[in-house]
Amino acid sequence: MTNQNLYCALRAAFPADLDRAAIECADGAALSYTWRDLDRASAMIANLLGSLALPSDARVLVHTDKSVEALILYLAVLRAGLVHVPLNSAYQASELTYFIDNAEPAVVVCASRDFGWLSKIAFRAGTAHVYTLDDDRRGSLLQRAAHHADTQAPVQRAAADVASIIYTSGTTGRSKGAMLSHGNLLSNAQVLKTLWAWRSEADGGDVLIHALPLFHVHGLFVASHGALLNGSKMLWFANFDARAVTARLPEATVFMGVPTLYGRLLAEPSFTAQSCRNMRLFISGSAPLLADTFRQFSERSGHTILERYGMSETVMLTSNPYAPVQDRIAGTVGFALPGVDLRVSCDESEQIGAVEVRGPSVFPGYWRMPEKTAEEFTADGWFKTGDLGQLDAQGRLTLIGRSKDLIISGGYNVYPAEVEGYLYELPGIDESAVIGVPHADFGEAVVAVVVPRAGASVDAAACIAALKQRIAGFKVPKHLIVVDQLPRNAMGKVQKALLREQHRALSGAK
Ligand code: MLC
Repeated sequence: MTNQNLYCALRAAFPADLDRAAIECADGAALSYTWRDLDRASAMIANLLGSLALPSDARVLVHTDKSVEALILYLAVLRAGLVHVPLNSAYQASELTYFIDNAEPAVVVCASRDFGWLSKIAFRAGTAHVYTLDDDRRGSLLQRAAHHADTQAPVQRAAADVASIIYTSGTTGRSKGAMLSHGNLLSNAQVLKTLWAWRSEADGGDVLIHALPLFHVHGLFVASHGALLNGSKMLWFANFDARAVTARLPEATVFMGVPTLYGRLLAEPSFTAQSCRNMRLFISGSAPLLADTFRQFSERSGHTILERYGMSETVMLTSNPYAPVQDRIAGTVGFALPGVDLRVSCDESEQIGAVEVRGPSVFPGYWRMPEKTAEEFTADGWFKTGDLGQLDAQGRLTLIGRSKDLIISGGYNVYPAEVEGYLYELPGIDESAVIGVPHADFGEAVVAVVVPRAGASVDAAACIAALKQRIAGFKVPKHLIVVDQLPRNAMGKVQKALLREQHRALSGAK
């Protein structure tokens, strides 16, 4: 049987000349990695992981800063046939405790600065191996891997075997781990390679600017797989800095970003049509792109952003057309990708309904949560995305809203229920409602409206400071408003729409 380990397909796409540059670091140290470097280094780490003699579904949980070595670690986990579990590097101890208890990883890889507290949590939960990996190529992972051979045959895997678990925030508070298989990831990457017309070397090749985090579908799968599966070079940014990215744009042909990155490029004076002269494609996703940003970007750069739609559970689902460019329409997310079945479930009289999907990239379920998995699929096997949408006569999808209470801030999903849970733990707070209000930079900003306990007084700044100690910064409310009571409807349900309307004036506030 052929080996359906995703690494085999990625490796087969490496260029014949393995000494060509695969990744060039574009911020920080001037470092370049060849395709041979990627292959050898991932073999060494895979051999280290193999030497641990772990069960085939062992999880390798990764909580590190972005680095090329973190990408190599991902490739190594694939090669070793284990399950990669990347986590947002902004997560703090209480969040990590949950993920480690839930994922029960055999291996944890973290930044050296977090080793003290994180290894305690991991060892207490039964993790046998904790390595460190820093963004300057230091740490015990690479030290240990250096003793291993630099060739390795990828472990035999079937398409249905789990390659990665991506945690998505849960509507009722706790995150769920979306399991993605080797087949889910490869089929999606192959479809996008054709649809977005990645250019072969003979056609001049492509160069991707990689400026997204490595712990989400967008940066790890859509961007990295896109370049790797096409043997294309990446210009690598550990963080997004509009000026630094603009300075390297003339060397690039493809850019992927969340809308916040497009807003920041527009705010950067050096960003001009001239800096985009060699660009072929700007792709946006993970959050709604404002029609205004789409228009301004086109006027300024001469490029029409291609908006696409996906999520952790499904990887990519729809895309605006690559060609003709005029068919990329602001405010729509385009057509279902080849192989994806998409339906909007609504009565004939209505046009807006729940977006449901089926297809080769749709995940098999949530890690150890069969009931949640069952809830999220219809009886006839379609995944309920949680988004509300409308299909036009040609099959073009426009997203109208969400059936789940969710805030998307700078491309990160924030579930109000989770933040409300942390607010209840603070002294003096009787109840709270967390909402999203429009925000100039992040699209939406998290805002909390809280009611103090009888006789207690609540200091907004102190609450925000306390939350910053407990949860990732992007979830912390930018504003906390103290009120006597929350507006409720006749059923006693908090009227979040009304709160959003009342607090719109906070728009644009940092
Ligand atoms: C950072 N901060 C945020 C934030 N990011 N606040 C709200 N929302 C965000 N997204 C806060 C920090 O907590 C900190 O607060 C301050 O901003 C500075 O932090 P930073 O790390 O220096 O920020 P910056 O580098 O500017 O980061 C902004 C960003 C980043 C937009 C570059 O958020 C980002 O990379 N977003 C992309 C997310 C992504 O890749 N999503 C893909 C999901 S996949 P303080 O108070 O401490 O100063 C998916 C599927 C799909 O959705 O279809 O793609």
